[in-house]
Amino acid sequence: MHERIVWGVGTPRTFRVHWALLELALPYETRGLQTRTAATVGSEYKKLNVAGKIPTLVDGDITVSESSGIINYLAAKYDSDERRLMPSDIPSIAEYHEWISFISMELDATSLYVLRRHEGLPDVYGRADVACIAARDYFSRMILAASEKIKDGRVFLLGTSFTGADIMMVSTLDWADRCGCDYPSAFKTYREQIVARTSYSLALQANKVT
Ligand SMILES: N[C@@H](CCC(=O)N[C@@H](CS)C(=O)NCC(=O)O)C(=O)O
Repeated sequence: MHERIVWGVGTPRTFRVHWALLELALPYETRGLQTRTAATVGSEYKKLNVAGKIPTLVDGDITVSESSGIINYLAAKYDSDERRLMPSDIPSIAEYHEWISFISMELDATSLYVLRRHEGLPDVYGRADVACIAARDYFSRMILAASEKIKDGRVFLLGTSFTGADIMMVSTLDWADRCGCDYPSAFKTYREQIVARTSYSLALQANKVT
């Protein structure tokens, strides 16, 4: 079997990759790289990830970064009838990509990562109090809008099947909890059902900083 290595632990983005691999039951090794350390900014790691960011997946001769990109890559390469991260019919694929982009852009990059950078890391990224107030407000509006789509009580974002979109959403809700960003009860119920998965608990362990 070829070498499969996840670079990165300890963040919501690295957690997504561990979880995706565990859902697909793919064996892998972990390099316990942490964010903004000498190792990530060092020239060796930058050969894998030019931005010096985590996570990165090395899968044989393929190297891929960006947590949602890694999930989509894994789905494209390893989905099977038994275990899958992406649906196979076109209407569901459209819905899947809509969720992945929405979570990556509206909830992660535009909302929680603004808080992370400008509240959590002011020495690195600068203070930006107005941007943080706006980011909290934006998160609330976006997650409220999204809750309309799941208020029919569905277990998974796509209805009856678990997908990578659930990995993206639950990891983002966990992150929101840590930032003190509340979300509608429909998403609390949704999250509780998903975190009961064995792979979620295993991914928490796998993503631990040791
Ligand atoms: N959009 C990327 C974000 C990756 C990212 O920003 N990772 C953080 C840790 S969660 C990082 O390595 N930050 C280093 C830095 O800000 O320089 C993803 O989803 O993987």
